Amino acid sequence: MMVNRKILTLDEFTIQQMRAFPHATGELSNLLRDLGLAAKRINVEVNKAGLVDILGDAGEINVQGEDVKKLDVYANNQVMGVLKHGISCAGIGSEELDDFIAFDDPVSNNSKYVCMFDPLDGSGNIDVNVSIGTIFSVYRRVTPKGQPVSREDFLQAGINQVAAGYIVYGSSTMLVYATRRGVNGFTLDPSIGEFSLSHPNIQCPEFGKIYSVNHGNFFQYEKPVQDYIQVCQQKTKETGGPYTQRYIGSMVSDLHRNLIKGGIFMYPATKDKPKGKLRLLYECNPFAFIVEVAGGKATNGKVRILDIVPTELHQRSTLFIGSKGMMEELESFLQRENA
Ligand code: P6P
Repeated sequence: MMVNRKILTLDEFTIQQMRAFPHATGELSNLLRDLGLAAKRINVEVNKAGLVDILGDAGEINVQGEDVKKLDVYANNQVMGVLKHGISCAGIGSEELDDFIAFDDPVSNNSKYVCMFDPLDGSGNIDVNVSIGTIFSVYRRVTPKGQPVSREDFLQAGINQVAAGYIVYGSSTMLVYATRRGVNGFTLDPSIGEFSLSHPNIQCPEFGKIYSVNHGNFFQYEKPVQDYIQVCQQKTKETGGPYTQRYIGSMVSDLHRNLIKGGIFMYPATKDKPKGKLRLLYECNPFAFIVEVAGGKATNGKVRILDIVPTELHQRSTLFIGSKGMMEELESFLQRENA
């Protein structure tokens, strides 16, 4: 009987990757599978969020008799739970937690990875049914194994990432992750309850026709950014356009679209957020890693995102990220300013 080997599940893919590296311990594969499990559980709740909200408003108790939790707190608990009870993660940092957590048990203290994540980015979009996502970033700890992790294990430059990825809860639910060997996308197949390889070896097109920015802040942006945006608005067929502006206010969705189709996403400095809005460690770094492995570029307007050495867990950064050719055109405007 022929076994269908055409479509690999996430588990099969990570095991195949591990087999390609005889010295691999399997810890990273286990960690990615743990994150996939958390994503499946979050997906169930996200898909019925509207219903739960209505029931939750009625009396704070949902149909299962559970206390209605905020969905992003729920998502945080799911990701933290699978990593804490797994065998591959020594500690975590999360958008939902003030400080990092060292799991500090004998198994976890001997794990070689730490993970940072935004458990449910864009959760403000849930009540209007806009796609949202989970973002994660994996590093090898820098302190010796056998002891609890410390802050320096988390404050590493993004270039040290071992893996990074996201889950987008959209028209379908997809998990996309990158290692230095490539970027691969897996679509959740409800018929078997598994993420199945649907987008092997994702490459970000060198040029695209989509620019993503919040036009509501236009007059707060520095002049080179304004100048570049106006160039985008004036592109013609002859100059690589015409461009279209797409911005749905959910980073995972905007960046997933631009990764697949080509495009540029910008979150520049504004008056009330002079250092940018997006978080370096668990929003900018993971996407910068993914986009660079896929052939794109990511900077804060001055330096490569992955080269920034963080000083705080929740520090913010400006972000310009996307297709290599579009980023280089933007950089030609920014360099004039810097010059
Ligand atoms: P603004 C969502 O709140 C988020 O963190 C990202 O997902 C999104 O790209 C950005 O903020 C949108 O911010 O200020 O344009 O609404």
